[in-house]
Amino acid sequence: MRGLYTALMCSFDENGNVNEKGLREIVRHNIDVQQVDGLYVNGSTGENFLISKEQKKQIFDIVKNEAGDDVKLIAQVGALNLDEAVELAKYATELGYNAISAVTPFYYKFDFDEIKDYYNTILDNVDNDLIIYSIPALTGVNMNLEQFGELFKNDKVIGVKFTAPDFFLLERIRHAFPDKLIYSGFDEMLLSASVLNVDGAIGSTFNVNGRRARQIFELAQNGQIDEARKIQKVTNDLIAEILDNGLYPTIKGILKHKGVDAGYCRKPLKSLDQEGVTRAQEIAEKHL
Ligand code: MN9
Repeated sequence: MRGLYTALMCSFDENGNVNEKGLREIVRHNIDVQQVDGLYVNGSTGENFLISKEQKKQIFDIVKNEAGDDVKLIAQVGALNLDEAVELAKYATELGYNAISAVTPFYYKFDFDEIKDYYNTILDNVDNDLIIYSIPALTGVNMNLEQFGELFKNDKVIGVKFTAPDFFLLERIRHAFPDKLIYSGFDEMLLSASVLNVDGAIGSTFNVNGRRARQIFELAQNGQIDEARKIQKVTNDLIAEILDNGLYPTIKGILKHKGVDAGYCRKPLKSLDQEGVTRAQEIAEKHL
């Protein structure tokens, strides 16, 4: 399960329905052009927290059907409705997803016992491995080294998608749990995480910049830090402009410019206006 995974975008039509043809094109683009090792499906980048349970299942179906066994697949199933999380975990497992992942439960200020119970409830009900999805900036959930260790006691918890700029904690987790998988979650910090010997990365910008992400990761593993730093620099020139124009809509705009029907974003996320579309095209021309 090591390697580079795209946090997969989903294509929606103007009314917020899944655009199956567009989603298949995004899957193919990631496998054939970006050449990533796997896809992380229904994460933040997939606008997971804006869609219905039925749409989540529909997306799991389409992605598995299009990808087949070409790449590894991770299904993000986390939800505040724990019954839904369990149902989605079972569903993706039956479809053949290689692992599931679940965001830490958010919004209510759950204590750690509640967080642990959430993960163990999902895992008691499904015969699959799980990757914790930790993204404190969006969830407000900050777990410490001991708490990660508590969750890792369950053998089915095989790792963490670590989306935080806390390299002290990342180093401590790496050192304390050499057998767990750590995936770097911030693409603009991939080099720094790679130097600390993460096992892979999961990123939204890999939808358009996956090949450079691989260069950064592999150069760092080979100890070629100067070369890796140069690729991270051009990557971050790209990411800075994407963030400035709006993260998910701009990645969609770039995909469209490349002939991939990435569709609209789900409301209340905005899609690009005409000026934003032009800017996304300029970003693609300049950096990709
Ligand atoms: O999954 C992504 N996180 C979110 C990882 O979208 C919340 C990252 O790839 C970021 O989008 C990216 C830009 O900040 O690093």
